Parts: sequence; structure tokens; C-alpha cells
Amino acid sequence: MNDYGSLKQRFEAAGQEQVFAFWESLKAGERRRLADEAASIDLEEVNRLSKRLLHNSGSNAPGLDGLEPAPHVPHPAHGGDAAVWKEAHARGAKALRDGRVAAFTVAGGQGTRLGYDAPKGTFPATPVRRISLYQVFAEKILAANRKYGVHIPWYIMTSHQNHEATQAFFDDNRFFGLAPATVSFFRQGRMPAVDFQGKIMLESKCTIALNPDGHGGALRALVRSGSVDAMEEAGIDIMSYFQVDNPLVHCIDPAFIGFHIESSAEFSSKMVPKAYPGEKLGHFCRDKEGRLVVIEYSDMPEELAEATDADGQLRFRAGNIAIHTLGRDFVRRVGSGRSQSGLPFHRADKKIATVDSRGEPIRPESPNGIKFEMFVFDALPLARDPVIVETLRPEEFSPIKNAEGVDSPETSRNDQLRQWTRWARAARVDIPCDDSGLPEFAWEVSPLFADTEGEFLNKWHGLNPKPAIESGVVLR
Ligand code: UD2
Repeated sequence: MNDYGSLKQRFEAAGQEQVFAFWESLKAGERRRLADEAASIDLEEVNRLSKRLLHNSGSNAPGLDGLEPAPHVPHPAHGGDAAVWKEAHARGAKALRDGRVAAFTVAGGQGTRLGYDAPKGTFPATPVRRISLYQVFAEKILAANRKYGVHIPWYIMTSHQNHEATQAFFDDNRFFGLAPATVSFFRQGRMPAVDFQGKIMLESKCTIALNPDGHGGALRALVRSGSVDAMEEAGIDIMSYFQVDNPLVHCIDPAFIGFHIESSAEFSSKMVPKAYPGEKLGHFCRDKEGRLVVIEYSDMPEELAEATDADGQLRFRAGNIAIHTLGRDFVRRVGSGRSQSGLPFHRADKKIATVDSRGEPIRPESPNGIKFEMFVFDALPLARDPVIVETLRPEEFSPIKNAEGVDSPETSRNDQLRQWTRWARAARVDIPCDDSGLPEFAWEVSPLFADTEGEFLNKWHGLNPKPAIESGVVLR
């Protein structure tokens, strides 16, 4: 009770006493739960953010004055220097063989748009085997382990909501052949939602409306969970960062890692040219202080998003596909800073399930409060010598975000089929396709067989006899 007394006092002093409005009617277990949740909140941070973000549009976006397109390393297919890419590849491969690299997946999102009632990484992603996103990544990591003679550790950031289910999925699937000790799961932090007066909202009489603190919360969570310490102990100084939603990602990409090392970067990113101005990708830009920044699609004025160069290409075409390389010491520096020196929070107005003054549930039909989120790409301007490297969209980016339409399971499966079919055609295998390169039947290439066209050609030429590529075939 004493603990509760001081907790309540702190909330009163911060003008947040409504959190305990139903305390007297709660059972012992419910009180403990509420007190635990309340104790996890940094009141000073919440009040400071509410004050700042309630009174502006809250985008917290970098300034748009004097914005220029960010420079990037072009892919050899678009005029990049093949010799420079070869060197970068060799440098990255050495770092991999030396055991300096960990894989890192952010998977704490709520996946609301997909309408799938389980952790998104468990979603069946491929056209024939229908294996999960997690299995796709696991096979890619396993393939890299074999290639470089190492056990690449894989860190997965979950949320409070999906942590247990994620771990159970790996257990049930025997970690897809990875050594269990090399896979670590940790929960990201949470932030309370506030109403438009800045008051922390209850989700029920005994629970606070707490939400994941955004993928930018990864930096704090990597530090708090001890992952950064564990990496240091194991001699790992580079993290290969990717989202849980993109089965085409090269989880471990030696050339990208090589460019990062070559420029002594603290944070590096991949880009693809935007397909059209309104595409929902952030824009890599250089701000007027000369720092690299990402301007989210929703913050980019239409006239800038649509501006073109003399050659007719989009001027701000470098799209952020959320594939990064992070330096371990950089993560420690930004992730252990107290909130003011870490990443900024953004405001998102949302419909937040809550309770009325009698404790009855409210399911609002329009936004009734604010969630606070950090974005990992806000680390870019804080990093020394960041480098942005072009990748090819058909080879690396086809996320599963929506149940239907763009970026859906169907578009992603079709892009996987087009990729494997391109590789097979490069090996002179005749596969009937439509004009978009989509084959007439579904087949599949496991990342354990090949993860790039070059690997496919090597493996294929070594096969004797060669299998017929037909409906339902899986090369593994
Ligand atoms: C993100 C980027 C966008 C582009 C796109 C590429 C933002 C705001 N925008 O859009 O610029 O790069 O991806 O696909 O990020 N996640 C967490 N914890 C959270 C929230 C998200 O781990 O609290 C993870 C989530 O599980 C997923 C990833 O972050 O792996 C992306 O989240 P999203 O789907 O909300 O991002 P999206 O599609 O708006």
C-alpha cells in the first residue's frame, strides 16, 4: 500500500491521477497489474511529449527548407561501378567470416492492416510451401551460415502482445534448423496513449492503454535487453536490420555491409527509386545542415514529391525500404541516451479503446487520442558518415502489409515467382510467363538453394540431371 501511495502521489503531482480512478473497486490482482503498468511509465517524458506534440501537428519531421535529394551509391545495373561493388562484397564477406555481423528483425508492430490474428512473422508467405516469413528469414540466415562458416546470431524484437506467441512458434518449428542458442527475442518498450488533453488513457479499469513505442524503440530495447552487451562480448559490431514484412529482403548482404564498413558509417540504408510520387516510402534527403534525413511520405509536400529532374526522373526518388546496417556502438550511444538525447517521438492520432467515467468500455469511431512512436530512420542524421546504397526492387522489396491490393500476400507471392523465374530464364530454362514475367504456374526456390541470381546460376549449372521446372516444384 505504501508503494501504491507514493506511486499515486507521483501521478497526482504530474496531473495524471485519473489512472487510479477505479482503484477502490479493483481486486488485489488487478491493483497489482495497474500498479506495475503505472510504475513502468516515465511520467516526465509523457508530460513533456504531450506538451510539445499536442500543440503542433506533431509530425516532428525534419525541416523542409533547402532540402536536397540524398546522394547514394548506384547499383551496377544503374550505372554503378561493378569493380567497387565487387570490393565492397569482398569486404563484407570477410566481416561475415570474421563473425562481426548479427541479423536483427523488428517485429513488434501490430500488423493491423493485414488483419491476421497472430504475429506477422508467422504469416504464410511463399507460393508453394506457404512457409512463414520467419522460416524464409531463417533459411536465408542458415544459408549465410553455411556460406561464411559461422553461426550468425539473430535478434528479434517483439512486442508485449506477440512475444510469447513468437517464441512458441520458433519452439514448435525447432527454430527452422537454426541453433536455438543463436536466436534471441526481446520485447520493445511501450508508451501510454494520451487523450487530446494529454491525460494518460486507461484501456480498462485496471489496465493502461500502452502501445509499442515504434520501431525506433529498437535502439533503446537493444540496449535495455542486454543485446548490445552480448554482441560486444561476442565480437559483433554490425547489425543487419530488416522488417518482418518483406520476404525478398537479403537478410545478410555482404556488399551492403562492405559499403558500410568502407565508409566507417554508423548507420547505412538501402534505397530503391520510388515507383510513383505518392508511393508510401519515406524519402532520403539532405537537409540544409547537410545531414542525411528521411522525410516520411506523409510529411513530404506534394510539389516536392512530384518534382522531376531535367531527365524526367523524380527528383526525390530515393525511397526508404527499411533495410539498414547499424553500428553496435552507435546503437549503444543513441539507445542509452535519456529520452531527450535519443530519437524524437512522433504523434499519431488514433482510435483508442478506453473506458468512460463509469468504467464502461468505449470503442471510438474517430480518433480520440494520441500514440507516441519513434522511427528508426530518425537515427540517420545522428550517425557519422551514413551511406545509402541502391538495391533493385524486384530482387529485394515486396512487403506484405495489406490483406488485399498493393503490398499484399498475393503481390508478394507473385514478385517471388517473378524473381525465381527470372533467375531460371537467365539459366536458359524455358518457363511460360505473361508480359510481367509472372510464370503460368507456381514453383519455388528455397533460400537454401539460392538467394541471388548468381547463386542460382552456380547451383543450377552444377545440377546433373536437372529437375524439370513445373507446377509445385521446390528447389532446396
Ligand atoms: C515503413 C516506413 C516506410 C517504408 C516502409 C517499407 C515507417 C513510419 N515507415 O512503413 O517509410 O520504409 O516501412 O516497408 O516506418 N514495428 C515494430 N514496432 C513498432 C512498430 C513497427 O517492431 O512499434 C515493425 C513492424 O513489425 C514492421 C516494421 O516495423 O516490421 C514496419 O512497421 P509498419 O508496417 O508500421 O511501417 P509502414 O508500413 O508504415
